Amino acid sequence: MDNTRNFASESGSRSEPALKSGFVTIIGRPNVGKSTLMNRIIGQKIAITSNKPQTTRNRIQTVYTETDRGQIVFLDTPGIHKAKNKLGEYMVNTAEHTLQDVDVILWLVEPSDFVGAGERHIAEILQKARTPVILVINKIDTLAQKEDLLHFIDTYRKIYAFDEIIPASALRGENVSDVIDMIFKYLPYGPMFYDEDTVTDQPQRQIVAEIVREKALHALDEEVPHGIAVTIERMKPRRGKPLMDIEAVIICERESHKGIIIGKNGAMLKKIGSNARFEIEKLLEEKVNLRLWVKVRKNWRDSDTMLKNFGYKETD
Ligand SMILES: Nc1nc2c(ncn2[C@@H]2O[C@H](COP(=O)(O)OP(=O)(O)OP(=O)(O)O)[C@@H](O)[C@H]2O)c(=O)[nH]1
Ligand SMILES: [Mg+2]
Repeated sequence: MDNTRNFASESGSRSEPALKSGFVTIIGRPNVGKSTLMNRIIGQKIAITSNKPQTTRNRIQTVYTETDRGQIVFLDTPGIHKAKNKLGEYMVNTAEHTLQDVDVILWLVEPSDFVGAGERHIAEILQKARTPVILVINKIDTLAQKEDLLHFIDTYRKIYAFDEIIPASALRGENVSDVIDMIFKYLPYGPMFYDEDTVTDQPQRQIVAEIVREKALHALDEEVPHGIAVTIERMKPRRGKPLMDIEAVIICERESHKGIIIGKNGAMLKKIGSNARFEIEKLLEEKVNLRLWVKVRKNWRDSDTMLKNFGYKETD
């Protein structure tokens, strides 16, 4: 051990401003904009988003670092809803599990005075937590009358004693810096958990699979999107060429869904594939040859084995 160097770095750190760092979970009903907000703060699209509820299925960790203020580790979670199958139960458990051992809870809601069973359930779980809770009333860009906000704030105040309430628009970036400021206000002092370059815990393969699932979610309607999973069977650089070969399988629950996903003369699958390829190429910064297959796995959302195979398994 080099004592001289040790001493030098210790005295050096004393003169620097104290850093804060900690974990923040983003929770709320499906579709309120949790993933959109996280992506906006990170400045990169890590979590997929869509206008269909229950888009996020796993806990997605991302890291936001400011050299002078510190580090926020975000946990984006599946929307809390009434589960109708084992996949749903897994999703809700995953979300609720993150409430333990975090430093700050960000609860996202839509700008409305409707407080449903979902909100009451979340408020009930939060009563047990002693963690600071920040309510973000998202999507304020959709408000016709800004004055309504005061009324919504009042409604939410009645169901929980929030530490802070911030109206924001994740999509437009409105008040998002206030959200970051408030998180730092409640974070404990401490060294960073990850180095400055860390962005996410999601493996590249997983992000690629999610991009394919997102494009399927965007292209499909009705009940089909909810029964879809995507697996990457192969992802390999082509020898001697700047090209990545990717083979992915879209899993669905019924033969009739398979027909819809493939579409007339394969048109739907082609659309999903080319939209996904475009985005994967941006992510990997290289050309991609993407081949998609569609398979039927009946009731996979209620099969423990298949859930595990498709990546929905408890992590902790
Ligand atoms: N107008 C408007 N739309 C938004 C805003 N934030 C998110 N959205 C839209 O709301 C929809 C849902 O966004 P997501 O980020 O996928 O929502 P989520 O809460 O992560 O949803 P789940 O993963 O299903 O729980 C998408 O169509 C977003 O573009 C916002 O501030 N304003
Ligand atoms: Mg989401």
